[in-house]
Amino acid sequence: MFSGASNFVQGVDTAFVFIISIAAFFLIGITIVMVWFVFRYSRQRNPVASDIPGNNTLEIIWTLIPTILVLAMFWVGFKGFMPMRSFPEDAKTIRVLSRMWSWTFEYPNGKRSTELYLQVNDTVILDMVSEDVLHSLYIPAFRVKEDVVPGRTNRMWFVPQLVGTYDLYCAEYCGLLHAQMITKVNVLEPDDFAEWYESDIDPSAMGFEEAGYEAMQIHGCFTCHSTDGTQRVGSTFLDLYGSTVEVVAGGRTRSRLVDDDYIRRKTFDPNQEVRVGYTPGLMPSYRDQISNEEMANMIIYLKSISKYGR
Ligand code: HEC
Ligand SMILES: [Cu+2]
Repeated sequence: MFSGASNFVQGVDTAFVFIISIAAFFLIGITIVMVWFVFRYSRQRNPVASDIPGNNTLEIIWTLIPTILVLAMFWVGFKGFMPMRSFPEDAKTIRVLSRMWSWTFEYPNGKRSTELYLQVNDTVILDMVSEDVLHSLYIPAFRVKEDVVPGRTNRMWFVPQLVGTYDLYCAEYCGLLHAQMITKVNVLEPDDFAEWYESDIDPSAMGFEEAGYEAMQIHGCFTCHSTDGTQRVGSTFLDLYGSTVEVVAGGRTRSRLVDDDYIRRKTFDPNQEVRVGYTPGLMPSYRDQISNEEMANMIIYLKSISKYGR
């Protein structure tokens, strides 16, 4: 069976070849007919133009055939796309932090790298956050591309199937050095991967989760928010991320999903929306005090202590 550098190569390439073949067929076909008409119906050969009032059979044909073709293109594309959106249960999750203009990857054991290291045939999910602006993680050889949007976590998954080194780009213009936001994906044999994975773990280097906890401690969030379900003046952070809360905003009660964006808004502009049942004005604004990196780590930490997960 045909196999590519990832499990998605076949689906994407099938759609691509299918669509480009149809386009090429019509490009060549229409060009040939056009050139032929130029000669066949020129003024010398066909001095008197004929008037054709209408032809239902022709109209039906040239409506029906393109409709079928377009639906077929949709179907082939959809079949390649759907698997990308249904995430596997048993996959290794690698966290991706993007910023102007570099990438950091963090593995389940806490190891970090600036190039992405993968084990061949090992399914991975990338959990991607941005510290600043919109980026897009693109691995052409794997046929995967997904925007990394500030204020939310986007995910992608794939199975690298061929040992080798591939390019990984930022595919969303993100400022001056966007073109240098490029790194490598190294797909290794299991033994080589294990050797890399277990080596050089800096025991003092903090994982994103731990760094997030540390940042919250430094900024004093735990004075008012617990992490174990205990009520303080603020709500508990346990199982907060991903839950739905009631807030009062502009005098009206609304529901809000606690996502990356909500946490950012609460931290930087806390009194715009106040959780129902809590005293307004108590939570201080941390505008200009918390860096984007701290914020990203804090969100990762909040996710890690929520049963609603991502
Ligand atoms: C002085 C006490 C205090 C401190 C310090 C504090 N908060 Fe709050 N926070 C509150 C109160 C009270 C609320 C609930 C009322 C409201 O929504 O404004 C709240 C609400 C929140 C919410 C919304 C939670 C929900 O249940 O909807 C988030 C998120 C939050 N705080 C994050 C933080 C973070 C992050 C920090 C530290 C950087 C922090 N808070 C520090 C008092 C505090
Ligand atoms: Cu970028």
